[in-house]
Amino acid sequence: MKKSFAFFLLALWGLAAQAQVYDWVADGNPLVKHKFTADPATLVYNDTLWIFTGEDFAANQQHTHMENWCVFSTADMKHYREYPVPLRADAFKWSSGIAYASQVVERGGKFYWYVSTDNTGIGVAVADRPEGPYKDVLGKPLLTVADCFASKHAWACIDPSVLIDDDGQAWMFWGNGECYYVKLKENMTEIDGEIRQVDFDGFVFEEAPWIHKHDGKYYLSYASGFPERIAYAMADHIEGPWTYKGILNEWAGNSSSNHQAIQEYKGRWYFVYHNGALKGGTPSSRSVCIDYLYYNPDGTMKRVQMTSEGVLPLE
Ligand code: FUB
Repeated sequence: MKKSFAFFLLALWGLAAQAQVYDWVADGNPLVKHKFTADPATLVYNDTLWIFTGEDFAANQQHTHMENWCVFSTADMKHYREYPVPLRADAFKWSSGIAYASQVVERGGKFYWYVSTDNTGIGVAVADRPEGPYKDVLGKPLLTVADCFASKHAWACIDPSVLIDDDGQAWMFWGNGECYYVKLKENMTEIDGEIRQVDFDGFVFEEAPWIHKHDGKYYLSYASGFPERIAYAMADHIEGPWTYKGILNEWAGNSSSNHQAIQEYKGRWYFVYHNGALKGGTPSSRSVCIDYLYYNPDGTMKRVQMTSEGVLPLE
């Protein structure tokens, strides 16, 4: 009797959780049409592609204002699910309460969400499942503008991007105006060693670094100039030296920012970014889009072709 009551409660809980999700079928770009989303970051976990974004506050917004992040998943690039809001900026009590760009990485079955909060620094929240719920794990920022030794402006400490390299070492890149990087300890919640600055010939860095690896090469893509285009550099080692390789993505219609994530999923490469193309879209009411990314035989990346059709469903 007791056991069946427990099952009944469990089923009720399952139904309630189900009721809070939003499911849809992809219909070209923008990928997310039921709300305004920005600053995508991707993660592949258990054969599923997860997309984490910020949520722009409203249509026709004239100044960037986000208060929470969102989480979406797909297993076939056709059927998508949004989960209940997994993390709000005011969960970081020390912060401005403003949600800037972020990225989630998995280590040892835990999910670490590195968030930026405009001028109050980068924090980290942790969860047992990609869809959360997430909790501020430090109760203080992991990094602040005081760590951005070459920067003079208040919002320099934004846009974290984390790569766990094949040898298990985690690295974080971030910045606005100047780009920094540092090792993370295995616990993923402390920096390890000296903070260094990225620099190379041709580096015009605005923000939005994204670090990824393909065929043994390191790729650092980033927003360049303003309005932003996405440029990139390649290196044989994560600490460089980096070689500038040119523009990867053009200005994204009706949005001065562009903010990319680059991800391999089930054998294809994807470029995820935002534009202002949804009805009511502005540079501060943005929308996440997805298109294909292709490599040349020498490992360089072809310029992305942004489309309204988006990408095909997987078989
Ligand atoms: O969305 C707020 C900020 O705009 C992000 O942190 C930047 O990358 C830019 O997209």
